[in-house]
Amino acid sequence: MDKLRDIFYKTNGDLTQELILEPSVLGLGQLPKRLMPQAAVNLICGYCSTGCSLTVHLRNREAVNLTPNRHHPVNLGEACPKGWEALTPLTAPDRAKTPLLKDRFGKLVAVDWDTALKIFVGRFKDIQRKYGAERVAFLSTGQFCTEEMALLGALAKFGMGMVHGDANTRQCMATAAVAYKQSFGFDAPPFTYKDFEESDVLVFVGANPCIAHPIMWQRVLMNRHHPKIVVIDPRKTETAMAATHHYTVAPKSDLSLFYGLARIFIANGWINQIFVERHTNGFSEFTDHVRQFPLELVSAATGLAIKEIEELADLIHCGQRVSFWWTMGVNQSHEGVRLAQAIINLALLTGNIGRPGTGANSITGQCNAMGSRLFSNTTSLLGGYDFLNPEHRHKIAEILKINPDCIPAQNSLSYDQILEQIPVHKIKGLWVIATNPAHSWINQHDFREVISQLDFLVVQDMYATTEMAQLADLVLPAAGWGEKEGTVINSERRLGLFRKVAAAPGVALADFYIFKLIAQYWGCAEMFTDWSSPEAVFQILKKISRQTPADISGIRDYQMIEESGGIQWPFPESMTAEALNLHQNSERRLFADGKFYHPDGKARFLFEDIRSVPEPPDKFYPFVLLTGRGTSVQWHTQTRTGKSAVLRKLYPKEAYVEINPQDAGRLKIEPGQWVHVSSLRGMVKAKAVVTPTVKPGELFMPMHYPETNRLTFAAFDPYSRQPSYKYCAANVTRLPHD
Ligand SMILES: Nc1nc2c(c(=O)[nH]1)N[C@H]1C(S)=C(S)[C@@H](COP(=O)(O)OP(=O)(O)OC[C@H]3O[C@@H](n4cnc5c(=O)[nH]c(N)nc54)[C@H](O)[C@@H]3O)O[C@H]1N2
Ligand SMILES: Nc1nc2c(c(=O)[nH]1)N[C@H]1C(S)=C(S)[C@@H](COP(=O)(O)OP(=O)(O)OC[C@H]3O[C@@H](n4cnc5c(=O)[nH]c(N)nc54)[C@H](O)[C@@H]3O)O[C@H]1N2
Ligand code: SF4
Ligand SMILES: [Mo]
Repeated sequence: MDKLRDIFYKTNGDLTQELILEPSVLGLGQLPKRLMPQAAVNLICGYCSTGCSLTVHLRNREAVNLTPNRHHPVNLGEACPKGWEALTPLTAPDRAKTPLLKDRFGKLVAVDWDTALKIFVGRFKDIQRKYGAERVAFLSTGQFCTEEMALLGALAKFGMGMVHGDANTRQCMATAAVAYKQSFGFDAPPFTYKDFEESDVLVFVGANPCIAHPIMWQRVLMNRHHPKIVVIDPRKTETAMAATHHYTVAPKSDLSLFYGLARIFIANGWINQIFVERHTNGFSEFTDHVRQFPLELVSAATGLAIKEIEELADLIHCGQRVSFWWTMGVNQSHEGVRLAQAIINLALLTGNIGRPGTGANSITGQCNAMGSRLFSNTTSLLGGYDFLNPEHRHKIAEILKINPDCIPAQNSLSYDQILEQIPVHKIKGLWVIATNPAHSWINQHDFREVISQLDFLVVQDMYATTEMAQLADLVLPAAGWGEKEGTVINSERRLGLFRKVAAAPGVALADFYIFKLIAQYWGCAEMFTDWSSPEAVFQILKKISRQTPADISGIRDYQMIEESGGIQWPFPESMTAEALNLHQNSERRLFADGKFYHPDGKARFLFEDIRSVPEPPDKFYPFVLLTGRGTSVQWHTQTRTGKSAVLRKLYPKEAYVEINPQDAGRLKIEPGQWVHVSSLRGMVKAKAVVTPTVKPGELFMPMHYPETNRLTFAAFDPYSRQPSYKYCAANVTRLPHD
């Protein structure tokens, strides 16, 4: 520890003096005092949105081991392999240990923080002076603490004058957020995990929880009602194999299916009339709309037999407690918002909402996607407020004690629009934090070309080796999960804690303190005097949330979150009495009273005509390429999971493509053989996995290999601007001499 501090003083001598921050909070040196006597510390896992609690065991203040927390209401002692291996990526040799600056030969070389920050500020201010403040933008994440997201969003937009900033949640949750906002009046996933156990029919649409949310799947397995488990997915996924019913819809045909199902329900009078009348708007218009979806048409669009569609309708109708769950097969679509709303509509018209075991439930992806949706200051003003509303801006300004004119009176461009502005020189500086879009963004061919046209690119990451860091002019070294404190919010709206159980390597700092340093160097530190620590920021966020649907003002402090096993929002002050009984109260769903967040208290039926797919297969590219998660042990672009020798043994090393045996036979492709997969964007090499889990005419490639997004087609949902990663025209051929 002392050695670390020495390095810190050596490289940042005068900086520490200036900073009034203690080295311990900077992520260096010892663990926070109140942790010291403890031999075990509970913290929420930093991978997926399930929010499992992991117990890290300390010896001599070093994290030596980790076990799933048996007493936590989310995971009840379980964890998936990523969770078990969560400490390993922290000690990887390629951690970014110092700031790195690109030299004139294009090589990243170590510099001290003082130099890095002066360059950061100098270059970005220079761009802003010459071309306007809005010419610098940021792209961030759903994978760090809410307090960090809030500080970044406030610093960038209120302190540094940026207007445009978005997050990787655009790639992930934007569709669900927009769908909920329009349908319910607020972005509010209504469920609690207990609903997995209490349903008698569970319908998973475009979701593969066996791979992507294994511990949520454990909760499904705890269901004692012998539930019908329905999977709607073009592929026979691990989840589909475990289900009681699988409907292999044609990719991107779900909207026809759900409108067709609604038509059957309405035609048969299978609706909850009282619920519809009291709690919804737009039902009669919706009834008119779905008349256009007779069985024959739906069958032709989806590739499902009429009998199958009728059977599915019947299954849902016969359920007493039906829950609908969707993930990326819905969100990542050119008409994702309307599809999510078509699922919501079915839940509304059957009255399957607000009761145990029901709901139109979007499962989130990253550990803190929900925090990002509320507090990142990107798509909405802090706390779900509206940048365009002067009253909202004044309210936030008053709470933060800042001049309301510091708050942009316009919305940010979305992720794709920010990127579009680069080649036309409207965005010239970019700051990328905790995301790796040089691998994960759709259509990589285009992406690299675009990024090369920036004047200045800063990447803030745990590793200096990510695809994105390699493109950077400046890399800022960040502490990761386990090396810092703050709150995260899981899929069921439960706030949990990240805790510091290890020191960050070298002079890497928690993102929170990188932002504080930037504020100081930028000259706007005064604006953030009250934002002195993550917990101080939490108190500010509580104030912002007061009297909003996501009110958390009743949560006293971090200790209360820790002692209660996490607290779901809303948790207003009026709830604190019940808080004593948190455990009994620890599973709460929304809309039990049938009241939604629109001014009239009603939910809306929203719908639209079907849009054709943006890039249908043709003679040259006759296959549909699907993409998604490959295994439960791989996380996204693999910067973390790729560091564990244990996990590496459990997934294929090389990019692979799944192809149906019929197609493989026709094309003389053998299992394990190298093939070329191509699209209009380019061609990549991958190993053929010949499997009936994909239908003839369809291919599947996992997103964990950089090859996949060299092929994907940049189409977007018009309302959420979420990329449609899961559909493009492609071809597959044997390698010429293989
Ligand atoms: N192991 C692991 N777990 C993860 C992640 C990870 O990288 N690795 N990432 C996390 C994140 S951020 C997210 S967002 C979630 C994603 O979790 P999921 O959405 O469950 O995972 P995906 O594999 O992306 O997509 C789900 C399914 O959508 C199907 N699909 C594709 N097109 C369509 C369609 O048109 N209609 C229908 N009905 N289905 C379709 C695919 O075949 C796929 O099986 O996982 C989280 N959990
Ligand atoms: N083809 C295809 N592409 C997809 C998808 C798909 O289904 N198909 N899914 C999309 C989805 S849903 C998502 S969510 C995105 C994910 O895409 P990304 O966000 O690009 O993926 P990650 O690999 O999780 O990148 C996170 C980065 O943050 C760094 N990091 C981790 N923790 C911290 C921290 O605390 N601080 C800092 N500063 N850095 C940190 C990691 O090292 C890593 O480089 O991918 C999208 N891309
Ligand atoms: S299921 Fe998700 S939260 Fe739980 S241990 Fe695995 S990655 Fe972590
Ligand atoms: Mo995601």
